[in-house]
Amino acid sequence: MSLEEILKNKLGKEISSASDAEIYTALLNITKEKMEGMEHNTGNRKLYYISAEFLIGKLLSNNLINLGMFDEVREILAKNGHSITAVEEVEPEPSLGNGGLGRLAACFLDSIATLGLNGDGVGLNYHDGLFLQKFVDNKQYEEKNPWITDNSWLTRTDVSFEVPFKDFTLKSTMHDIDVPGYHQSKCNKLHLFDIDSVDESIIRDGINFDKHDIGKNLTLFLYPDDSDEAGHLLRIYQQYFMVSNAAQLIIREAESRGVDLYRLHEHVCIQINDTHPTMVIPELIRILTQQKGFNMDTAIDVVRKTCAYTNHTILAEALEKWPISYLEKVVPQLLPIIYELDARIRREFSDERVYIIDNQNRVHMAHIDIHFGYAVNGVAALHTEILKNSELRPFYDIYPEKFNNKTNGITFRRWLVHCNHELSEYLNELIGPEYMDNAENLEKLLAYKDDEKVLKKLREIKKDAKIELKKYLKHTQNIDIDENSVFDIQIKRLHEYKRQQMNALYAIYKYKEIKKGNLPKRPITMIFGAKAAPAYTIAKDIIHLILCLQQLVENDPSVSPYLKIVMVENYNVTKAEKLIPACDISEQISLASKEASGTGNMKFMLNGAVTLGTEDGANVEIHELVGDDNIYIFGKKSEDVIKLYETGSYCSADIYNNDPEVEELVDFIISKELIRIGDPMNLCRLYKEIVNKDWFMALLDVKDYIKTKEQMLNDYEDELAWSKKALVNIAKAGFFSSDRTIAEYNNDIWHL
Ligand code: 26V
Repeated sequence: MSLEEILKNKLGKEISSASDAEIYTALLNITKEKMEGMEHNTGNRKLYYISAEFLIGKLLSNNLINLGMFDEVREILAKNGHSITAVEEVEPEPSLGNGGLGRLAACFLDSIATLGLNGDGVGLNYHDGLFLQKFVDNKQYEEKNPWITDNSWLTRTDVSFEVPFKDFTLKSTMHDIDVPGYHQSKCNKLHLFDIDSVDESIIRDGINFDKHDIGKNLTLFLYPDDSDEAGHLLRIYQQYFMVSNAAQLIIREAESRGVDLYRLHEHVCIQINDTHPTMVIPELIRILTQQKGFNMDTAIDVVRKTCAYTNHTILAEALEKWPISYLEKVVPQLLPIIYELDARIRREFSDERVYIIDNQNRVHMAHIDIHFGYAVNGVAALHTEILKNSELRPFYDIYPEKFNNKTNGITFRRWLVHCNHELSEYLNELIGPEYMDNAENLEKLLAYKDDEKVLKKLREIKKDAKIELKKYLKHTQNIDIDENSVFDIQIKRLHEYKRQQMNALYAIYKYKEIKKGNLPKRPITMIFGAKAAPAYTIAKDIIHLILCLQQLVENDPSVSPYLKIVMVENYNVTKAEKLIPACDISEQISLASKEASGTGNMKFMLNGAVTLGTEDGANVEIHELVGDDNIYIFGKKSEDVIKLYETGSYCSADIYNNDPEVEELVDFIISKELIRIGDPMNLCRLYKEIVNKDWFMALLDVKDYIKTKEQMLNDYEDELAWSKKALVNIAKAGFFSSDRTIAEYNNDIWHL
């Protein structure tokens, strides 16, 4: 039967008379059935990628692409008066992650399946993804963000385990999402564990709920706001629930494959994605010693040869340290194991910095991973060097052989073929489709770097993407943007280290310049997209500043023809897919040393944007690949920044007091113009924070940043030269395919 007939049968009516929602559901079911019929990848050693977050985004188009059905479906729909874009809109986005770490896990699943490797994801089935962001009175408000509907990608399985907590036991249910690789006949699974008793009705206004009733709230939300003790305890409940299920699943699957548990490591490999799944180590040791007759030495030895850990951040506040008293309340059964692990380390090493339990009775989760796993990796070259030389130095001295780098990557299926179909089609035409199987083939594009026809076509494709974005923003937020302006985009979680506040200071600079009559050669559209953690006050103040600036500029007819500021509401994967293809200037301006890698930087590059960035994270590698002419680098280097922290010698007030240009920009935050629009409390708080603290040193780099951005805007006017930069960026992006990253994980760590 043809696909068209299958679709018609599923719908039970003519395709032309079906609604987009009906078509979506029919396609979802057809795709699910197709994947259910596919075999699972096999292999002697199986990978379990355990992660608290899998920011998978919408799946329909991605699955259709990987299954080789996308083009046909698009044509069938078009023939019957429907657009695939409209059908895609029906799908709710599963926002099961906060940002980079969760999105990376999703890209990795795609690549693991694409490389035909035997590996599944294990995580939690949050009923509500990361909150929906709403702007009211120029401030962020949070609402719940449910994604599970009657017809979703989840398939409930019969797999169920008992998970014992201190005061009660919960019974789990495993739900699966199929993960098809690109043009593969086999697939993998994402296992998401849940409990049946989750109760959505306990959510009060916004995203508030009773944090104490674990039987009702365990998997209700991704990452609850953990500013209080109840929030921390819920995190521990979630984490243990995830790893207890993972451990039981792993052992059950191993036993059913006939694996001798004393050789578990030869058949299983566990990747611990940041420290959230760390408790899998003591939990496996507990199961092996208490239920499988292992002695402690052997259990530790086997687990150590099974587990590997990825570090995703050097921010001290993001490294998990659980108070023993909390673990005592939730999972007392793990404490004897954790004490034993700590005692062994204390017997072996005298350096307190490598102890598992510190002198404040807190358990350092990363330390468990490093001592009791066999590999530790950072996520970009610079990040791994910083781990080795400063953050984790004492551990590197003990275990140099465990440390390795795995520079992050992105799946080109979603971040090129799906989100920028026109560009990928054109690449196919120019250099053939081989780059889809081996991304390094994109370099063939370099042969066209002086070909005017190609350079012009790339500019046209960019313009088309800008027009698409223009329509989308009109339709979703009733905002008008000018496709002939230069699009400067910063989209990522809101965090002071990512320095959206520095970009806002640029907006102030430009506003003032325009007021003075120094008009830009071409209008500038500055686009932001960012969610702030609900309890992160300064991050919310920065959003407030940007929204106030947006309103100020919009309502000033002497400025608005030249400058537009847009804060996209509820930035998520779906919006990223619309924004990235349309970007000219990719803002990657974190304080050097603080952004472990970044992956948005790679997505922008692949779509022909030029990076404005610091020497941080993977920007360093982008710089090396494209060369000085095709990237704009500014700001202090990581060594200097690390020294400033070590010596405590950075003082933003000194810069503010001694540099009238900087002072003028910062003062504008509390100017009459802005106070009239915004909330004086928020604006004053942010002003004081920047003048007196500025922990992530925005004032250190702001002048160099402004200068470099001005240079960039100037260079943008040489259309061919700019297009050439875009071409080189696309051509050199092959290294950042997550297929390359996963091949490296497999060769160096997993050995599947
Ligand atoms: C966590 C937290 C938790 C509480 C307080 C503030 C805070 C700030 C940052 C984080 C980071 C969580 C880990 C994470 O998402 N890291 C990101 O991982 C990406 C994939 O490796 C990488 O590209 C990003 O640079 C890195 O920030």
